[in-house]
Amino acid sequence: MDSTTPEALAGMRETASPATLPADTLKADILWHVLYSLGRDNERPDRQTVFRALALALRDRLVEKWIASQRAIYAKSSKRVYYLSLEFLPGPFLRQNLIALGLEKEARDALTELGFTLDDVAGEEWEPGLGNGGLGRLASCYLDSMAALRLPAYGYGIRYAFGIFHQLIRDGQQVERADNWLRGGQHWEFERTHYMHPVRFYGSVREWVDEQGRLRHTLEGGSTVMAMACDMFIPGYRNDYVLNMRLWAAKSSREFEFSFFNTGDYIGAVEKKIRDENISMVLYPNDEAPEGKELRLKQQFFLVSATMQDIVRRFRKKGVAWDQFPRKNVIHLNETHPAVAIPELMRLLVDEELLPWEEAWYICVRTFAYTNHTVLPEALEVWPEELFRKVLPRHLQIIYEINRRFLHDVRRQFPHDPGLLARVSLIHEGEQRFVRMSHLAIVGSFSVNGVSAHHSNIIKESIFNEFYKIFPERFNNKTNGITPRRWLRQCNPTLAWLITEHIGTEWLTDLEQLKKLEPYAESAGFQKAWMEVRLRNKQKLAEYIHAKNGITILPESLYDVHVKRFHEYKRQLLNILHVITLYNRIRRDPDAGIVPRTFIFGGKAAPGYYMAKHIIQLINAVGYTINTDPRVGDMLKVVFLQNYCVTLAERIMPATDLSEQISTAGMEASGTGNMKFALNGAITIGTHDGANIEMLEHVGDENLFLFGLLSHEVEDLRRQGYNPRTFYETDSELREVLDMISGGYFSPGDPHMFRDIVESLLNHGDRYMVLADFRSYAYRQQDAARAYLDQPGWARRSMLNTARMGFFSSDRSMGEYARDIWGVEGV
Ligand code: F55
Repeated sequence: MDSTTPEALAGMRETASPATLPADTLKADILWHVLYSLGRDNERPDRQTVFRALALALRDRLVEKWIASQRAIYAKSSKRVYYLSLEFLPGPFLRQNLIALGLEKEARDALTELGFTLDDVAGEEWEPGLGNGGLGRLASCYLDSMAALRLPAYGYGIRYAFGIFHQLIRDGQQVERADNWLRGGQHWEFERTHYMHPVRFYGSVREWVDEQGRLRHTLEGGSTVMAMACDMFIPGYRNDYVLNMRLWAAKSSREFEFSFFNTGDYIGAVEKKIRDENISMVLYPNDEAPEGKELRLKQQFFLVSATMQDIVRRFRKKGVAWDQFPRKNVIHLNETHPAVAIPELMRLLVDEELLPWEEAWYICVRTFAYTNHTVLPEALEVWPEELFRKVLPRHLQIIYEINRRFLHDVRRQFPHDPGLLARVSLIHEGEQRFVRMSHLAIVGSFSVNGVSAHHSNIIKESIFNEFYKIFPERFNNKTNGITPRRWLRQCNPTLAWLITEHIGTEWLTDLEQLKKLEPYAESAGFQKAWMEVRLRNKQKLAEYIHAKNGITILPESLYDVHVKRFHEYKRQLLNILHVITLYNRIRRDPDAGIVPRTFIFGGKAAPGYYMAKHIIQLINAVGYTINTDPRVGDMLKVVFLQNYCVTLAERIMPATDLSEQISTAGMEASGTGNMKFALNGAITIGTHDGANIEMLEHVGDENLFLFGLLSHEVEDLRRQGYNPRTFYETDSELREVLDMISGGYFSPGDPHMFRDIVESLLNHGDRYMVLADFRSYAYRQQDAARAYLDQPGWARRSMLNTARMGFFSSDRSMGEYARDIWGVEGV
């Protein structure tokens, strides 16, 4: 019988439910979905159609396991974890889901029969870019680990119609293009078109007294938008457990459909609908510098209000009293972005459930936990009071009441420090008043954590020191981690296989098992196999670079990679100054370069961040000059890969020799790229910052190149009066580099083009201490080059980096959160 006929397909589907399907029916399922879900001829489906059908076939399996997981959580009456984040960066789902479901081989076989390879089909997926960078990616690694640990958890976020912009490099400059990721149709999610919550903004608060003489608050007027749930599934690694990432999409409330009958203003009514649906239209592309726009505040409340309704609905099903709420629920705030959840829960409890304030507050502070991800002053979120009052009038009142009671307590605890009140107040008073979201988050949570040991200390000792004195028991550290399923097993299958051959598969769920590789570090045979895998990965990246950028690079050259968001504190500028230094050495003496190098850059700059964009342009200009200079040849290449994203990171991590983690000490809260590189066997060159410091403790200082000022030295130097010019005057190599940039060497058509970059260093204080760290960086780079010449030594270092990354698994991080903060266990 022809297996593509509808009858044959339907018959196959009837024989078994998807979860128990024998593997060889994956092909039948694909063809079934091609015909019935996608409405296409399934005789010769194209690649994109096959991808979508395969995704749908996997979604069938995921949804069954999800239902079963939900039932288990309900049956056990488990305490639930709600992870609220304005950003998730899940990356492509296909391979992850196949790995988690144990269907990789079956999928390959099915696709082969259909005339495709898994690589081709996976290449059709467009990743959901619903985050900016580290914070969003961390949230997704955490969901993966929560699923692996079978935690009763839910991710909650926004389903932006446009994710982080697509970056193009045109004439050396960043150009932004809209990321219309939904255009391809949604194959992983379920849109719950009948499942909506109303979310209310604006309006005014009416105070009144009810029959029992209680003071009541009711919001009147304002406007309502509906939040529609869109569910995406996150499977645990081969454990039949599936979590839900619920993303809200804004839909106009249905009233408009009737209102135009009354007013006759049809077009006006439609315009209102469009305005409403704008709320979830676009992700704000700023990281570490929030944009204080009304729409952004509405997005935050939109997520919070819809999510709180979901949480309360689920809690109510159990029919237990409100005072049990914190025993049954914990709400985790990923940064302050969803912190308006605190006054929202207070509003629900006080205004709607009519609980006394004290009881409501007692519940609140036992429910919320907050993670801080940055100490940059410009990244701390504040909202103009007038804007807050306009959008969320009742919430502002509640914040004022929280603040009044809090300051009252502080005054009693610290009667002799009158200035303290203004410093810890939830309201910044000045010409303009601002709501300080980090103060709200700290006061309203039972746990405040940083994301690396170093960062958590900085929080306690400096930015939140006064809160630490008030609430010492709230502060704790949870060092970030990354999921080994995506960041080794999936992105580097050949290395994963080599590892598994030697130590088995347990490392996939217990990354500390990688320690078992250590004895092989001295084995010449293993070293050889290790380096062969790495070289093949490097060849593949060379092919990609050739195809995308038209640049030929030597796979044997040292791949020195700097990929992450562009920000001055991450110091891509320091890197390019060093590149130019090497270039000058080669120009002076063509044999000077001790080892051929390929510098690879990638990353997006916030569209409004002039200096970050300008540095991208400088890197491209330097790259052009060096790559076309015949004196340089293969000794040095500079590549800028456009549109750095999860998909691209997966290509880059396995092919990197040297990982650049060179932030100004004290400024990178943790970093997670650093962990991804090292897990794949790259060696780090980095500063004493964020999680680099813990990585050093784990891998040992012969296997990681640290350099530069320590955070307290950065501070001391600033206090003493840092003068960057002295470095310019005393370091002739550095001076030559800066003179070339400001003299137009890399911009002959416009010699002034990059002058302002040099100005920022020499005349505007070099806020990020680029010049102060330049020389020690250049020395350390020399150490790295020398180490690379000793290939067996490099192989050993590389293996030991991988072998000692066990601690940096997000399973370890999530285990700590579950035990120490949330008080939950696996289902
Ligand atoms: C995004 C939007 C706003 Cl408004 C503010 C900050 C961000 C953001 O993306 N921050 C961010 O990515 N922070 C990073 O978090 C990582 C995960 O904890 C850290 O590893 C990294 O050091 C930190 O910069």
